[in-house]
Amino acid sequence: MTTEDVREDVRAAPTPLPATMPAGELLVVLPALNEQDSVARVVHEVRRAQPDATVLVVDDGSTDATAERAERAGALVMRLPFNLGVGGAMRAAYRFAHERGFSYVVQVDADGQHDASEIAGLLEVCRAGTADIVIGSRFAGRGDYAVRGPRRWAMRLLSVTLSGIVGTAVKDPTSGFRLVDRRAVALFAEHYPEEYLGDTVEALVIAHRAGLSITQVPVAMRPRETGTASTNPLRSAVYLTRVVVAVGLALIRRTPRGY
Ligand SMILES: Nc1nc2c(ncn2[C@@H]2O[C@H](COP(=O)(O)OP(=O)(O)OP(=O)(O)O)[C@@H](O)[C@H]2O)c(=O)[nH]1
Ligand SMILES: [Mg+2]
Repeated sequence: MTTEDVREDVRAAPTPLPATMPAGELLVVLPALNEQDSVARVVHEVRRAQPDATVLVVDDGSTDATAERAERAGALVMRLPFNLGVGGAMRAAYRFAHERGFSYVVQVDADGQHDASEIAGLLEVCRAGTADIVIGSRFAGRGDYAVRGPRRWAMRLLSVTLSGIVGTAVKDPTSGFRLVDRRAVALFAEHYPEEYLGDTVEALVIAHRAGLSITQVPVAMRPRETGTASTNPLRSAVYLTRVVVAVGLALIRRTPRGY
């Protein structure tokens, strides 16, 4: 099955989402894979922090009660027919946001590592027109989140490479805590990398080349409390190094225009 087939499948899949939901200003997206122990808490936390926002959980083929618990907590739930990975899930969410006319989309982890009260800070920066994409950075001065060993060096390499390409400091290019405006939503609805880590890193290269601006704000990050991490430190170091190559390849890709 090709990626195009998968996309067709996702489009054809019956959507449980209401067809005539009013467009809001902010869509909070939680990509989730087997997060039944944390997802409801995170949905509640987001709703408390951003009462006017719409919360969308993209359940990516979980085999546990993630979808049911998210729904019960008051989120809209998009159930993907099978696992597409965070990139595929976010692309589906951006497409949803674009079609429904949302002005801003913020991605938040469903495992509770991101602090929902920090969404306001990201939103403020974006609303002020400072940038089209605001990254919540774990290494820009706040919090004590630390990464060690090979993963740390791979992350440094990636940060330096990426900052050079996009012309602004991006200390935490793999952060999944990021808020984007309407221009980026339109771009990402069409052009969003699906491979592991490509979603976070390569997306920034695509955005930069399409003329969008990027900035970072410092955030604190909590350790994961429940569920299981999607990767281990060595594997993630290998992936991070691979991403540096992927970023190089993104530079020779055709630039999306008109966003
Ligand atoms: N839609 C979707 N979400 C996923 C997938 N894998 C992980 N996620 C979610 O993406 C978010 C981040 O994944 P994590 O495994 O926490 O990655 P991480 O935060 O870099 O790693 P830890 O620090 O170990 O938690 C969580 O909300 C996961 O549930 C997937 O295949 N599809
Ligand atoms: Mg996590």
